[in-house]
Amino acid sequence: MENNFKKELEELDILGYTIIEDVLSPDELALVRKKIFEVYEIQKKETEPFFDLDSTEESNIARAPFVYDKFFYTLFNNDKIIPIIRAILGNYFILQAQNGVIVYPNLVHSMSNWHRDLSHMNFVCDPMIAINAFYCITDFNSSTGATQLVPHSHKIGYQPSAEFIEKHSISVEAKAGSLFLFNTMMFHQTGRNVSDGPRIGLSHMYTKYFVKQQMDIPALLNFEEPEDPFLHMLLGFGCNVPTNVLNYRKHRYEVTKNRKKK
Ligand SMILES: O=C(O)CCC(=O)C(=O)O
Repeated sequence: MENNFKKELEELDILGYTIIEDVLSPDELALVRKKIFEVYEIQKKETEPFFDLDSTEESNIARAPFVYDKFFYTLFNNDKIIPIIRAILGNYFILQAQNGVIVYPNLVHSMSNWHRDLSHMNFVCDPMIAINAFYCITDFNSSTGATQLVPHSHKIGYQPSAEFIEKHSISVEAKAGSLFLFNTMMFHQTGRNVSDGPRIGLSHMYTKYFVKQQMDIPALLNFEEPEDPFLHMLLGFGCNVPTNVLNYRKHRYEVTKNRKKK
């Protein structure tokens, strides 16, 4: 097949988003849902000695769940996602972040304000340097609070006016199990949930290797390097800033050795 993702890539390029349906099965969805809540509960306990997580802007976000439960590796390193990420970002890209987003009915989520995910970066990226892959773990619709976005806003280096957003923003509806991909530079926000249950998403940002990770993933993993070279790259082990001259030279040595092999 010459190009597997022609439609998706065109939509991403022009509209700034696309949806791939039926990526996760009902069984997988049930498991992800349960595990996002479990991780969030652990994180609430972690912060308890300092503050009540639920009373902060970090409320109802399960950050870096893969660090707490290896199951989440299967979501970011997934055969159904990686080929399209590669088609967008090329061969050298990293996981910048993985976050579970829980949106309770009638509660304003901290992500309910217009933003780009490379926060405060008002510039245009062409080619794309970052892409969001957001699994819909529950249905995203007008009642549960689908993600709202401003199509084409990844193409402008400033925030559109409130009037423009009011007129042109849309809600992206998708069934549970879908993967919603969008250009990280597009303005978006969490919609308002007026249903009777939580709306849940699992977001990933993949970036070219030079973008800083949301958290230092190799450090989160105690610098335990995976043997699998792809996972090694994806988790950002190959692109952290060398801490001294010797480490820099070891890195250069590896790069030039590998280049000579080719
Ligand atoms: O919850 C949503 O619909 C959007 C989440 C979001 O804004 C983000 O992950 O940056």
